[in-house]
Amino acid sequence: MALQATSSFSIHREVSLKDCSLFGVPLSTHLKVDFTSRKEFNQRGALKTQAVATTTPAANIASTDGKKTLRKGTVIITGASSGLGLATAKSLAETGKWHVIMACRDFLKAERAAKSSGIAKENYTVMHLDLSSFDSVRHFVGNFRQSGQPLDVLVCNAAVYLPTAKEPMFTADGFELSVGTNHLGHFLLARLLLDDMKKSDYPSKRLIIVGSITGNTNTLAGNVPPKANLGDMRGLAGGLNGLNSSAMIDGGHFDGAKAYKDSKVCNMLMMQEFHRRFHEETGITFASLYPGCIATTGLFREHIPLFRLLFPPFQKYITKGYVSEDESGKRLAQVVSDPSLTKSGVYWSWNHNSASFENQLSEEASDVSKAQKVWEISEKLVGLA
Ligand code: LMG
Ligand code: NDP
Ligand code: PMR
Repeated sequence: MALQATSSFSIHREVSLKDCSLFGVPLSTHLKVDFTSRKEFNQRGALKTQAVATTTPAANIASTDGKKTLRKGTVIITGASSGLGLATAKSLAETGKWHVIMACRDFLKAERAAKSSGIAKENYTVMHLDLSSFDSVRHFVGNFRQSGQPLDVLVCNAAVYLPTAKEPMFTADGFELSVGTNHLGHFLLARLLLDDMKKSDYPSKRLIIVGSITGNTNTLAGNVPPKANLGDMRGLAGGLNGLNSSAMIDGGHFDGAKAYKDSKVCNMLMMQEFHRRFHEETGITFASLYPGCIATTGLFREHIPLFRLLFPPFQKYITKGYVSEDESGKRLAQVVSDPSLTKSGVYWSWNHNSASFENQLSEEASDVSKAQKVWEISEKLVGLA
């Protein structure tokens, strides 16, 4: 059985990249609907909208020879204390063209990580952000505004994965931890910071949300059980609290691996909904990506030791989907700053020569009405509606 399955890995891998009609799963048509109704922010909670410093530096600054050069961009990366986020911070900081705000829940860990990866002091700032608490998200936004820096790019990268949890865990606000952190925390953060990005005069402003192949059921990886499925979202609408509602979006029994995959579907749906609601009005590029299988990161810290031992060689030698942390960081850095990746509403992936291409999302992850519904329920849950 294992061998049979193994022999089919590479076939499906090839196919999944070029042609997404795997296992007869019908491809979703690429729907391009422009929503005309745009909601104004209705921010509740302790921190009211604060005045943003008016001293935002102009995007073009005159150099001594009179030529105009682009100022350093400011990028916020959530979860930059390890894995993909840290590698991206390093890759961007190295260019000298970016100041990276490392938005992390563990301040000391992030400082140490930045130092040991050799990120120069002047190219980064660590700021505290715990995505599993809406208060922390709002404080982070307030602190960032007080710093007076412009915001040019936001990267929603942080995530937790709890595949071995028998019972759900919850955020400070009482939502199941994976969806609460990976989706709801980022949704609130991105909604609040959109205002700041609008004010930036940087020529290419971007909001990037990290997705994954495992949330896409039009791929082999996305068909490994348990599969992502948001269902009719009765659990999400009920508040994912595990008391009077299920802790799972679809209302089913708790499954940590499924909750993670569902959260990634929400991430990919949100990117598209942002695109439909705000791209035309703001010019901001909204994008998601699958950076490759970075099998060595902290994401798998909760998995059983045998899995952590076998997963990297499995991905390296069998699926060939493995990428190093360094390589994945370069990929995400491209989505942040490469002039050729400015298209909005795209889910980027990379082929085996590390060339980027526009990938196709699964039917569910590109469902316009689901995206709208996740958006509307989420804005109630985070206190924006
Ligand atoms: C669950 O297990 C876990 O319980 C949960 O905690 C969470 O992790 C979740 O999705 C995440 O997974 C899933 C389980 C399902 O997978 C496993 O337990 C396998 C773990 C494998 C990980 C490492 C494998 C190591 C393999 C050994 C390799 C050694 C490498 C060394 C090589 C180095 C050489 C030096 O697993 C299953 O259910 C098994 C079946 C999976 C099949 C998945 C494919 C589904 C495709 C569906 C469509 C099928 C259509 C077939 C069409 C065929 C056409 C020809
Ligand atoms: P890591 O665990 O290395 O990084 C995740 C980061 O998120 C860590 O810095 C972690 O902080 C941070 N984080 C977790 N919870 C919170 C929180 N409540 N508030 C703030 N930060 C938090 O994993 P990866 O680098 O692999 O994951 C990065 C992204 O890449 C995720 O979105 C993941 O879904 C995605 N991805 C990963 C793949 C892979 O193969 N690894 C494949 C596809 C997508 P701390 O250091 O304090 O724990
Ligand atoms: Mg998967 C082409 C095959 C491929 C790719 C690219 C991935 C990526 N995986 C593939 C195939 C398979 N995986 C197969 C055939 C199996 C069954 C043996 C398998 C199993 C598996 C497990 C148990 N894979 C996993 C797990 C995890 O716990 C990881 C996970 O689902 O995290 C949510 C995972 C992953 N496989 C990937 C990637 C990228 C992951 C993890 C990270 C993520 O999606 O964010």
